[in-house]
This record gives sequence, C-alpha cells and structure tokens, in this order.
Amino acid sequence: MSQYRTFSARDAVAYAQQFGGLDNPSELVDAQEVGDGNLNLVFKIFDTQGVSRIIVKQALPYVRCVGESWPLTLDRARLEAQTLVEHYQHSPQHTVKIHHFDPQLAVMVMEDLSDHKIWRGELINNVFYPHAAAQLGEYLAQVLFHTSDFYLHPHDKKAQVAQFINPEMCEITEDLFFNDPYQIHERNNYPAELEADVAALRDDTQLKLAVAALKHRFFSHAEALLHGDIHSGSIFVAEGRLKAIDAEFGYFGPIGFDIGTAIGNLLLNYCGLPGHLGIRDAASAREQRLSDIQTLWSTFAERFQALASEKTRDAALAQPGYASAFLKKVWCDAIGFCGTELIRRSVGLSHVADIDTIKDEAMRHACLRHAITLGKALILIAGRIENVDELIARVRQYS
Ligand code: SR1
Ligand code: MG
Repeated sequence: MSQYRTFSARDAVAYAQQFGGLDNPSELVDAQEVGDGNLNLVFKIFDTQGVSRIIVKQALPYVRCVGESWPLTLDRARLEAQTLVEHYQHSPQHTVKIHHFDPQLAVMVMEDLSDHKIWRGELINNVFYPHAAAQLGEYLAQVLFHTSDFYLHPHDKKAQVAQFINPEMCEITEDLFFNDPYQIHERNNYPAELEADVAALRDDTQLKLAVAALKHRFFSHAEALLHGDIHSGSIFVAEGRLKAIDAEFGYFGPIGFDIGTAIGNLLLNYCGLPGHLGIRDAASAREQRLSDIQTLWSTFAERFQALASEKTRDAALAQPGYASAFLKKVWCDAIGFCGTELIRRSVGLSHVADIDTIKDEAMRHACLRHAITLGKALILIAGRIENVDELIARVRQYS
C-alpha cells in the first residue's frame, strides 16, 4: 500500500505516466499546479508539445484556503472519485471521467477539460452557453434518479448509503450553510457596512426555525447520491458541452440540496451582474439567468418524472402520481437550500467571485445586500412558492 505524501510537480508527472492510460506515457513531461479551489492540489500534465493531456488531483490533509490549522480527511478523495465514477455511469456526457484513483495517496487521475471553461467565469463575463442549463438539469435528473429509492434495490441503496457516508465534508456544509451565518463566528466574512443586515439574520427567530428545518433535512434525508457542491465553479462548459467536477462533498442527502445549490449560484450571479456590466446591460443578462433557472428546473423535473414513469422498480413508489408529489417536496426544499446558499456565500467563509470581484465597493456591498435579502426571503417563503414561474416573480420582486 502506498503511503500518503504531498505530490510535487515531478511526482504528478510520474504518476500520470503510470496511471494516465495514455498510449505513449513517456510523452508526458511537465506539470503545472493550477488548483484555485478551496481544498486540493490540481496538476495539469503537459506533453512534449506543451499540450495539457491529463489532470492529477490530490487532496491535502487540510483546508487549502485556510491552512494547516484546519485539518481535513483525506478520505474525501475516495468519496470524490467514487461519486464521480457512480455519476459517470448514469450521465457520462456530463460527468468528468476518472481514469484511476488511489485512496492512500488521496489522488486521482482524470480527463483533461482544458478545452472547456469554468461556468462561473463565463457567467461573470456574460458569455452565454445556450445548452448549459438544460444539460445541468439532465445531469441532475440522471444521477439523482438512478441513485434514489425509485431505482435502486433497497439492499443496494442501503449499501451505497454506507459506502458514501461522508461525515467530515458534511460537517463543513452543516456549519457553513446552517450555523455560521446565523451566529457570531470567527469564520464569517463580510464588510463592516453590512453589520446591521447580518445582525438581523441572527435576530430573526422565524428564519432560524426555517434554517433548522433545512439543516435537519440535510442531516437525515438520504434520498440520492448528491454531488454535494454543484455550484457554477464545479461545472465546466464548452460549446454544446457541460461536465460536472469536484464531488468531494458527495453523500446521500436531500435531492433539493443539489438543485438549490445550482439555482442559488445562478442567482448569486444575477445579484452580482450590475457590478460587472453596469445596471443597464445587466438587465438583459439577468433575464437570461432567470430563463436558465426556468430551463434547469423544468428539464430536471420532466426528465426525473419520465425516468420515474419508465424505470421505477419499487412497487409502491411506482404508484401514479407519487413521483410528481415527491418532486413538489424536492422543489420546496430546493428553494430553501437555495436561500441558504445565497446567505452563506455573502456572509460566511466562502464567497463567490460573481460578487467579490466587483471593484466598486458601494456596488459590491449593494450586491451582497441583495443576495442576503433574496436569500432570507426565499428561506421564509419556500413553502409558498408553488412553481418556477412564481420563483422568478419573487426574484424580480426582490430586485
Ligand atoms: C472549507 S471549504 C469551503 C467551501 O468550498 C467548497 O467549494 C464548498 O462549497 C465549501 O462550502
Ligand atoms: Mg469544490
């Protein structure tokens, strides 16, 4: 068994030569560490022509964006690789391909997506990918349906729930989404000018009750194998293509969490657009984001419903009408989780470039305030927003 050691660029090249599955591995000669996320090392491995051919990703034994003072399980690399392998089985078009992984070294070798771009950056620059929202809806429907009780044999489902128990990564989400923004905490990160807005979150009993209910669902509703962190920075896009990456938060949880995170990140972008494009040009880009939300949800719901009609194996869950009743609950959860994503990305440890890179300070603060106000409203009225058109109307109301 290999012992863990942190890879250098040279180690990453040697590893890719051995496990990259290329016909001429000796052509791999160079590596560059390009990780810009919060957690891991990511090496691009280049051939003799300087072309990036494959990715080597290694988990560090601590949270990269914080430092060694916050140790973190290396088992997340196994969970990430196994989640992506499982998702790839159900949605190969929209899941990054894992060629190899080693749980001891906490390392994986995966498909190079250098001809794609991270969706978040494209949304900020207002580069539109007309198929992306539908593709994301399709990915979520396929992977969430095929890992749910609608499809899996009850024994297999329970075995998979055990395989994907992910307590340490879930604890990060539990703290960052549902605790920190609603209390005074050293991890919180927001400008002093927003103190009154943040204090109002801490003082809002109704809001905290609704957040408690969402956290309870996150703890206890093992509905499907979630991606667990499907924000626009975990999604690569290219013309007509979309691929999910970065699934180290994967576990069996409430389906609405993935949907809410995805919608939440489109709304964070919506909130930040005036800071990048100016108020006038932001208006049409904002309409595009709302249209993407509409497409994302309707594609997800229609595909999930169709899969449930064709492929549900459980006799009781196959009862006509049950899948659509279930999707109503997923929708309600999604709105609530979406609200928590808006708030934690504005107030908590981990922000989004959609707002944080706005240069004008007053505008940046206005966009943060918008995200907090919208997030709070969505959490409080989630149960009263019947469908995606009503969500869009509410978003306009809070603009
Ligand atoms: C300590 S990790 C902070 C955030 O980064 C990841 O991408 C997740 O969104 C997590 O909440
Ligand atoms: Mg990530």
